[in-house]
Amino acid sequence: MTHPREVDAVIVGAGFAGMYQLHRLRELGFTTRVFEAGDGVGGTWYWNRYPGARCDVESMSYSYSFSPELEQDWEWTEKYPAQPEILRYAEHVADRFDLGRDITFETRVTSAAYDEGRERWLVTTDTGETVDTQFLIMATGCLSASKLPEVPGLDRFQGQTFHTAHWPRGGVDFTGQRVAVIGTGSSGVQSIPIIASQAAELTVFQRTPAFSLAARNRPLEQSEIDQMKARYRDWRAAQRASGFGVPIEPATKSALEVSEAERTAKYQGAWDGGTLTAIIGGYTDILADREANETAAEFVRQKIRERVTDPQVAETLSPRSYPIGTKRPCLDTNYYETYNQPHVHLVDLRKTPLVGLTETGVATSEDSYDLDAVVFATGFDAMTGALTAIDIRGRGAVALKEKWSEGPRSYLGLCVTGFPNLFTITGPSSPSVLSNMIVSIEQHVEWVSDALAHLRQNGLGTIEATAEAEDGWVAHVEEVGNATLYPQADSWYMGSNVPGKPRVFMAYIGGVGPYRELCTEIAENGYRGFALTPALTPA
Ligand code: FAD
Ligand code: N01
Repeated sequence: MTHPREVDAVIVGAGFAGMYQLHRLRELGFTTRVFEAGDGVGGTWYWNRYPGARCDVESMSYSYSFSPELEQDWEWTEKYPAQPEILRYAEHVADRFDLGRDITFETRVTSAAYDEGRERWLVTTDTGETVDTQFLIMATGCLSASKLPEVPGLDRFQGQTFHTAHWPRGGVDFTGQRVAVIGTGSSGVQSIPIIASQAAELTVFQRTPAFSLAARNRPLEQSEIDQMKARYRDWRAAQRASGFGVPIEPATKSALEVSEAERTAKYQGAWDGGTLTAIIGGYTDILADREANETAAEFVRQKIRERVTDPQVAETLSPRSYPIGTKRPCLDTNYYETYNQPHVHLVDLRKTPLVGLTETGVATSEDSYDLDAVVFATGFDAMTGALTAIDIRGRGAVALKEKWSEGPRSYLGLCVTGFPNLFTITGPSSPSVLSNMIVSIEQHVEWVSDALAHLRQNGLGTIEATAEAEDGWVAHVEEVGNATLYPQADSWYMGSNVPGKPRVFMAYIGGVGPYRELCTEIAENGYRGFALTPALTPA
């Protein structure tokens, strides 16, 4: 099939954001092309096929709400769905809405340049194609630019290496092998128990321990599926109005104003339910006050001590260097129990730093470990990495990368001054990664679609955030972030997992509900903070 070289909109990425954006723009009659580096849809769930990969938002909430028929037809099987099931869901959506015909797969967008005279973007791909478009919508993902550790010898190792975000499609069988996992964030926590069940020896190299809660995952009962389907509309409304995109009882008390017994009972309830937001959102000040935070942190550390038999190993696995919630907490299945097995070893890189890879394995400052395979669960250049990997140039040929050299700057995490008609779905400085991301994706996609329709209906050609609005938003995001404990952690939220990246809190913690209201109100008030210009009349 030949695709047009001139379109109304180009979308980069065919994960949940790009797929819905395509569907929405098609409904509005905009000619649209999507470019996707992978050979299928699904984004995160296409790439992260590592053993144990699973969502930690409940399946019936981590799903599109835009089509009530889709909601009713699709049957989730587990409370927390595994990667293959979520990928099947994405593929079902693509088939159902016939999305594939406008998606060019196995094609990476490498550059995009704004032509000020024509008020259009020229988008170039690694297959040599250039497409001319009025609107450019980046649906490139907050967690899609994977990263390896900055250590020497990565290409010297003679065994096999894997990154969790580029897992081979057919899976990997580690039976009988000596395997290392480097990294103990969410991907490490999920994959380590399963890799341990196959490997002859598993050595985990940990720099910073995670706070993890037992997921208590289970198959869904037909009755609970039916009940949710009966009340889906109300549930979706509650998701949209909530703080994290997951409805929970709003906290009304400080953790410090209740008795220890009351607090422990509350944390135990969250623990029994296997729900992350219930523990970090249980009191008003868990994410704002170090002493309040410590009560929840210590509760989880106590659980780690109960789950790990060797007290020294339990202590090494117990986070003490950052408040709970300020690095993404995890939900696990048998993570801590895995360390009770004799063939599983934990290396504390804080005590014996990683020196690098050798021909035969991994070297630390104290030891060398002979290995057959190394798994890098070392995460992503989050939030900005996928955007700055593309040479995006706005007015005056200024590069986005240059503009963001001191940290991302935008209005609402949606638009960037100097880059007219460019939109970033779940961009930095929006709630994005601090939420059930499908809720945030849908909100951004709908806002962008409405904006494009508004321009067209009113004979307008461009929309661009004013410098004043952008400055105000950057200051607001920083102020709200600084009122929390997030800046106290070295985390990917702060950019501190990437050497040289500016230390800036890259998400908006004002809450999904209030943020949505603000975006809607701005649009209803003539797109306050945006400059809208009349469409150029054809010469
Ligand atoms: P992505 O799914 O990342 O899709 C972006 C797509 O853009 C990718 O397919 C990529 O190939 C493509 N792309 C990027 N750059 C280019 C380019 N230059 N040219 C062409 N294509 C490009 N969120 C939750 O809310 N709950 C969870 O439990 C949860 N679990 C997660 C588990 C893992 C392992 C990871 C990595 C993330 C998880 N997330 C979770 C976050 C998850 O990324 C989002 O929920 C959601 O899937 C993001 O969708 P997206 O379309 O915005 O981005
Ligand atoms: O990546 P991470 P991830 N030497 O950055 C370590 C989502 N997600 O892929 O903390 C040694 O969290 C690093 O150590 P440190 C979720 O949003 C969700 O696990 O920087 N170690 C850390 O331990 C998540 O937050 C699920 O000190 C090095 C680990 O590698 C996000 O994706 C599942 C190192 C990286 O952890 C990213 O998760 C999976 C080095 N040089 C992902 N460099 C769910 O369950 C890095 N590390 C929902």
